[in-house]
Amino acid sequence: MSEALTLYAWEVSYFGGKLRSYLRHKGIPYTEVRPTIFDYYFKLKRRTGVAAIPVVVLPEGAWLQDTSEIIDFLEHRYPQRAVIPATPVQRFSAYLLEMWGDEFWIPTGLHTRWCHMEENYAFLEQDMAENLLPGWPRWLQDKASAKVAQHMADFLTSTGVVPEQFELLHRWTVQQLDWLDAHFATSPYLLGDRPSLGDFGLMGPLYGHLSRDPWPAQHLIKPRPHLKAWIERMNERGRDMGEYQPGDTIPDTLLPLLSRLLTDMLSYLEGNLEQLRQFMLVHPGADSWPRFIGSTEFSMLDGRYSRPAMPYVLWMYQRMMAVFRASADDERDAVRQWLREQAVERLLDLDVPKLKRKGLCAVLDR
Ligand SMILES: N[C@@H](CCC(=O)N[C@@H](CS)C(=O)NCC(=O)O)C(=O)O
Repeated sequence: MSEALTLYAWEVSYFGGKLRSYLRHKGIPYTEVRPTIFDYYFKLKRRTGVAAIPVVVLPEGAWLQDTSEIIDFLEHRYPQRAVIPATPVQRFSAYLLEMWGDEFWIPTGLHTRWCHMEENYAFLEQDMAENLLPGWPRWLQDKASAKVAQHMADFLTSTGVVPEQFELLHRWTVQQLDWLDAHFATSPYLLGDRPSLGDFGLMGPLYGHLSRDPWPAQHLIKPRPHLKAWIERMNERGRDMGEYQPGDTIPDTLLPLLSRLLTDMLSYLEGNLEQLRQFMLVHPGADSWPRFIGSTEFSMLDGRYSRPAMPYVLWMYQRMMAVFRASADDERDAVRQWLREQAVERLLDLDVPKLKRKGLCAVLDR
C-alpha cells in the first residue's frame, strides 16, 4: 500500500492553497490530482456528500473533506512539525486566525477575482480548461470552465460582494495587507519563527486567489515584498523553522491587526448567532438548514458590512471553543485575561447551540 495521500485540488482553489502548504510544511507524502469536471460534480460528491475541494484520500482508502477536519486528523497521525501552539493565548490565536483566513477573506478573494474579469478571466480559463476536461476540444474545455466559474461567481451576493460594499471591502483588504506586510518585515510567520494553523488559513486567500490572479498579483501583492516572501516561504517543503514567540506572547507587529480582528470577529459571530436563532424559531424542527440564512451586519474597520449568515461559521467557532474548554484552568484564565484586556471577553461566552458539520453547512447536533 502506498503511504502517500491523494490530494484533490486545483491550483486556483482557495482552500486547496491552505491544505497544500500544510502538507508541504509537514513533509507528509502526497500525490496531487486535479479533479476533472466529472470528478468534481460526481465522484467527489458521491464520496464526501458535497461537490467541493480540497478532498484528501488516505492510503487506507478513507475520503476526507473540510480542511479544518483534515488538518485536525493529520495533526494526530503526523505529530512532527506540529502547527498548534502549546501555549494558551497563541493556541487560541491560531484558531482565531484560521477562522479569519477561512471566512473573513472570502469576500476579498471573490472580489479581487470576479470583479476584475478583464485582467483575470483569460488566466483562469486557461488554468481550468486542461484540468476540467483534459484532452477535450478547447471550446468544450472553455464551456466547462465557464460553468465552474459561474458556480463560484454565484457566491458574490451570498458573501456581500455587491457594488455598494466594494469600497469598504477594498479598504479592508488594503489595510489587512499593509498590516501583514509590516509584520512579515520582521517576523517570518504570524506568531513568530514557526507557522501555525493561522498561517495556513491565511494561505487560502493569499495563495490561491491573491498571489496568482493577475489583477491582485499586480496591484496588491507585488507592492508588498515581505508579504510576497511569506507566501513563497509558506509553499516550501520542510523548510527550517524556529519556535513561536517566547512567553506565550503575540508579536507587537501583529497586535494592530489582531485587535481589530477580535472586535470584528465578535461582531460577526454575534450577528450570525442572532440570525440562526431567528431561523430556528421559525423552523423549529428543520433537519437540514440552508448554507446561507437571512442577512447579518457587523463591524468592519470603521464601517458596517452585511452578508448572509452562515451556520458553518458558528461550527468553526464551536471547534475553537472545544479546544479552549478542554484546556487546563490556568490556561483558560490566561486566554480570558487576554481577551478582557482587548474588551472582547464576550467572545468566550456565546451561547451557540451544539452543531455538527454537514459538507459545507452545519446543522443542529440533536
Ligand atoms: N470550509 C471548507 C470550504 C471548502 C470550499 O469552499 N471549497 C471551494 C473551493 S476552494 C468549493 O469547492 N466550493 C464549492 C461551493 O462552495 O459550492 C474547507 O475548509 O474545506
